[in-house]
This record gives sequence, structure tokens and C-alpha cells, in this order.
Amino acid sequence: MRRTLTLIATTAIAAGIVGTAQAQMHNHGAAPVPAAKTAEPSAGTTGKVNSVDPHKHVINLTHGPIPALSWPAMTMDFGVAPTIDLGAIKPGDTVAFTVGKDAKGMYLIDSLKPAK
Ligand SMILES: [Cu+2]
Repeated sequence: MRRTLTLIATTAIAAGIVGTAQAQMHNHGAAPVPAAKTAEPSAGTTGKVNSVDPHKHVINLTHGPIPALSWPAMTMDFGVAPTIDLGAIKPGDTVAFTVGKDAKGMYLIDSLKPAK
């Protein structure tokens, strides 16, 4: 029962994201990083896949808010860590993912798995 309710809630949230989120211009990658700052833990949420570019290793997601990063829900392109296989990811999939930073301090998806 608890699992069923969670599933319903998750589905409702996902539907809400699709219904309300709009593509936005933003520039997460350009945020200044204080030199003394230590590595942040990855922060995650779920999102719906809009497109996958396996050659550039980029996916476009409509994702939920990520409070740990102070990101609102939005639609955006994400670079994906080279260790992640994008072969099984298709437009329309709902995925759970976490966001970290690469060696240049750019945000990228560092874990990704199907979510229901
Ligand atoms: Cu974003």
C-alpha cells in the first residue's frame, strides 16, 4: 500500500513537471566556484528524458527541483559522465539521476537510472 501511494505520488509529480515546466535559459556551468570550496556531494532528482545525443554524450531532461543546488524545475541539456551508458536511455523515459561536477567544474550527470 505504501509503495502504491509512493508510485502515485511520483507519477503525479512527474506529470506536474511536464505540465508546468518550461524550457529556460540558464547557465549552471558558469557559476563561480570559490577556490577554497571542497567538493560537494552529488545532488539528485528525477526527470523525463526529452532527447538523447549519444555522440556528444548529452541528454535533454525536464527535471524536478534540486534544492541542494538551489535549482528550480526546468528543461535543460546535461552532459553525462563517460562512464554512463546512454544506449538504454530513450526519449520519454523517466530517470533518477544525480548531478556532480567534472574536472573543469562543469555540472554533469554522474549517475543515471530508470525510475518509475
Ligand atoms: Cu537545470
